[in-house]
Amino acid sequence: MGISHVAADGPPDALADALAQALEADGAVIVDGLLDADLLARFNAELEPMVEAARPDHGRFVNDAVAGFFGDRTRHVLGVAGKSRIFANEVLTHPVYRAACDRVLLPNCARYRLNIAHVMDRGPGSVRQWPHRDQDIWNHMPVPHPELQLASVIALVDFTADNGATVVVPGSHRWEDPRRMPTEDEWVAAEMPAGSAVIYLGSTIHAGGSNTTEGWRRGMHVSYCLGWLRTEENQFLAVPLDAARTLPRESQELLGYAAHDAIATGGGYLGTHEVQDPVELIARGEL
Ligand SMILES: O=C(O)CCC(=O)C(=O)O
Ligand SMILES: [Fe+2]
Repeated sequence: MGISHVAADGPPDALADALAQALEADGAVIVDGLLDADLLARFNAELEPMVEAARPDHGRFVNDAVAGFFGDRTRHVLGVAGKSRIFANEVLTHPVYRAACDRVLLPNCARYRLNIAHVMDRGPGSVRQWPHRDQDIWNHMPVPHPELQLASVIALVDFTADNGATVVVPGSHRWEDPRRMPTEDEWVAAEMPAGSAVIYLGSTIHAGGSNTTEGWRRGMHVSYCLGWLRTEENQFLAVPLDAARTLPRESQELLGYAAHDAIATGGGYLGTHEVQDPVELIARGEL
């Protein structure tokens, strides 16, 4: 089994259909040219000093299991929504992400939101992460449950099997036994040129690959989740109110500043301030 490809610049409806079909069938899809050459160059230039300043051996993760998962050969830039204007203005709101999230997440929430925006520059000697499903961060959710998350890794340099391209297990989103582990021949490396991305479901087994080259594999993990879930990164700390006010409304909404209003479908409201919608208050200059 391979991973199918979809071109980022297709007509919107056909693109959404192709993304949804591939994700349903395989649990993963490669989007060719998610970032065009100009956006890729500008984004990498903006990130460069942050990646250069990051130290691969920092041992200050939330606990030892997380430290083991990431290893000590990766340079991390976290909370990218608050550090990169280009991410907050152009990548977060990218039509491909909107199309995929509309199809995968919107059936089970009133709005979705950014879960994490994390650059991982995986250095020489990085070993393959253990097989995991990103949705397992919400392990208190009884199973079966709907898709909770739409995840991706953007290749910010060319991704090859040798330099640690993300590896995925197509079809693993359908496995009945959640404890089943993939065999070696079930892994597929998401080899792709810089600017492309692998988009996968929260239920698809994958891992950062091992890097046996002398170069750094710069990739960006971007994921969205149902708007009523707690996010992995605290986006209100990553992008505090003063910074959020300077962003387009669509970005504010995706960062969690919009109320999750499910009243129309018999639910309630979440994330209000004084029982009002924070993005409306920002728009009116009242917050
Ligand atoms: O860096 C990668 O290729 C994948 C990273 C990943 O799966 C994660 O951090 O959850
Ligand atoms: Fe992951």
